[in-house]
Amino acid sequence: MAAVSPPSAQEHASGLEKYLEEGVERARAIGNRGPLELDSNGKLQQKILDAFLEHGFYVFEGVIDTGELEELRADIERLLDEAPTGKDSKVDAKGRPAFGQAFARPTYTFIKPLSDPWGGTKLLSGRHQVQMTQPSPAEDAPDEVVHLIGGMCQTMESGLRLYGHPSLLAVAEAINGPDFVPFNDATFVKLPGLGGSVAWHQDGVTHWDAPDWDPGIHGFNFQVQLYPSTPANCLWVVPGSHKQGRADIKALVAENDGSEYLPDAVPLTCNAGDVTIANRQIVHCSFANSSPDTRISLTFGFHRRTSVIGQRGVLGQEDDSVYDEQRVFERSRVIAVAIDARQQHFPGERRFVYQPFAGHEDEYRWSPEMYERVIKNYNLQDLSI
Ligand SMILES: O=C(O)CCC(=O)C(=O)O
Repeated sequence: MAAVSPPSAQEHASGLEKYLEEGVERARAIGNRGPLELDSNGKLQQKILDAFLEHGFYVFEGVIDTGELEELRADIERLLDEAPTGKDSKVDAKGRPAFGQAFARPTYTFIKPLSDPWGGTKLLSGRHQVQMTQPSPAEDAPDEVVHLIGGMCQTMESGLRLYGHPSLLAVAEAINGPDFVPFNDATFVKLPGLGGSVAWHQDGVTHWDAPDWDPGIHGFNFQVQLYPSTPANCLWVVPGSHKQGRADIKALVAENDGSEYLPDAVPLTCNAGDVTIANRQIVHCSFANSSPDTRISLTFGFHRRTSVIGQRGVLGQEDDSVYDEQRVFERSRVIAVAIDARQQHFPGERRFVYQPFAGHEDEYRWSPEMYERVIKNYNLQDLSI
């Protein structure tokens, strides 16, 4: 049989149109979006928590105000401007030494434009089971584009402050309990006509066969949207799939006539400043960005303490160490410092009390010295399960 040549970006975009429209209709029928409402005690409204537990996602509208959005965008623009020209380069597009070389873990992940770097491979525990359509980029597209930027708490002060956002931390507390712990962070960069896809997958890998498995055992991720995210470039989820155990994604695609456009999925469309939450067990993906719109999503997650203690690292975090109390404490200090960095920048704002560090606030004041001691290379201690 003759090999089928990939669609052009334009063909990919027009081939998606009907599916996108249908997805928007399905999303509208579910709802699960609105303001991030806390009660008079600063706790997340129970009806929102229930809706998240039921469907595995929620879209919080209008969480990040314009001033903070501008700070975040400016920092991301700087990081893109100073990025190396490719995976093996040490200079940026202007020939300057590229940003990121001071850190132990690479700041940038590159891919070929419009490609799917993980689908159908054994990478990241083989959890992206089926490769997505990889449209051909325009002839003048660069060879490599930034796909991910890691370490937002060390690369951008606005990112550290975001990590200490009181309402977002109240959500983490409501979902994972007052002793919740960090996971990791990554900023997904989907430039128009260039951004790659993230094949259908579930995030968690550690606890699928655990006797005490439950739908919340692998935690959840936030995505903070710096620009509007559209059906064509946003995250898609299969509602309720977080409750059904490990999904056979190959079978789901095969039963859908081999098409990656899964029939029950919905797009998490957003305005700039909206924040989504997604259970890490929900089946989710994003398609190659053949659209004219940029999506930048600052993505960071939190876990239940009990899900992490005693486990070993996975998902690029493999080493011999076990996540013991000391490791979890050291990584959790980033939350304490982030809360203080935020308070110093937004002194009028309510400060979140992170229970594991309550009473120790003075030991984690934000300063250049604290950056060197706690923040720099904090992501070597991410807690991936
Ligand atoms: O934002 C995306 O495109 C993919 C996000 C994702 O797969 C994840 O956070 O696990």
